Amino acid sequence: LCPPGLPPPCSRAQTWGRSARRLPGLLLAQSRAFSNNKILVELDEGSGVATLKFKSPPVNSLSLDFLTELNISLEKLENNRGCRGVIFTSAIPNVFSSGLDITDMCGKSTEHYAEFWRAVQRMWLTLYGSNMVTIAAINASSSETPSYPAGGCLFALSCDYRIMADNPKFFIGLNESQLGIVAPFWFKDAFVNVVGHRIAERSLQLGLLHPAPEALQLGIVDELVPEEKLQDKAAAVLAQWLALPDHARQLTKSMMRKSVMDRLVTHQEEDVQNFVSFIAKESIQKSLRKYMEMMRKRKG
Ligand code: CO8
Repeated sequence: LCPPGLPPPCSRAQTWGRSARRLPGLLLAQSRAFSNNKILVELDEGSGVATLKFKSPPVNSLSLDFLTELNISLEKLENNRGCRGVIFTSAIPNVFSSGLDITDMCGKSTEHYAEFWRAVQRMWLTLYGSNMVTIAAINASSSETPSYPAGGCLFALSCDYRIMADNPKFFIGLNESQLGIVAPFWFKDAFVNVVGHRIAERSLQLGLLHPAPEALQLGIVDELVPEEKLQDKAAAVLAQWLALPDHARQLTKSMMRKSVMDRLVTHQEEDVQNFVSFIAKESIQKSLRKYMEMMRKRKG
């Protein structure tokens, strides 16, 4: 069901399909697949496990279009009683998600900023309050400098469990300060709930992106596994969580997360207006342009 205060899922053109997984001569559990432009979902109706893949090249940035499709897919799974758990991963080889799309926060109208921010809020409330077991399988294989910044990190932090491909070149964190912007209170709350106040405060003030081994040590991710074992490990962890009665696990999750979600729900429109007035400031726009320029230069 839609979290309180959220608009109902909007309708958008989507491609639906049904498929049955077959081994030679044997019909296995039905698998239901649906996709739109940027999200791929496959639900195994036998196990109740879905895999949701991000596929928005080049770096799965969370643009307004991406978030709209993601929200529809999340809500569709949430409303499907047959779906008990989701593994989130990337269909793009080199990155899980590069965070919120900076171009949606730069040089646009205030109406656009407001619509964008409502989509970010809706994504977080749906994911953080999900009744399903949610596992982030943070993958990457080909890029030399993959990392999972800001909004990408928030997405992972909002899941029940995070497994990351084991590579010291991979980084994760809430790096907003590096962009000259400030992580909203609910990003901070979600971070504090995972790692505790002191680690979150230092990491947020400095806008740190932590290398994978440090992220494990700080508790930002729960496990590191070799890239090729990531999906199997995620499935095994999910099976463990699904072995428990749904109602007990769901009520416990709600008890742990509700106060943090309620804070946003209570101040949702105020939070939109704060975002719009902050992001539209010329000094902030300048910081974002500078950051984009720096990314371009780094590329050479
Ligand atoms: N938004 C928009 N475009 C992006 C983003 C992004 N977040 N990330 C990368 N891109 C673009 C690049 O500019 C580049 O574009 P082009 O090809 O036109 O030059 C293209 O995607 C590919 O990027 P790279 O060449 O850098 O790809 P790599 O594989 O070498 O690196 C990385 C991938 C590591 C993800 C790298 O792109 C990177 O570090 N990106 C920066 C990401 C970042 O800092 N994101 C933070 C966004 S802010 C956020 O999520 C929370 C904001 C909260 C707002 C609160 C305000 C109140």
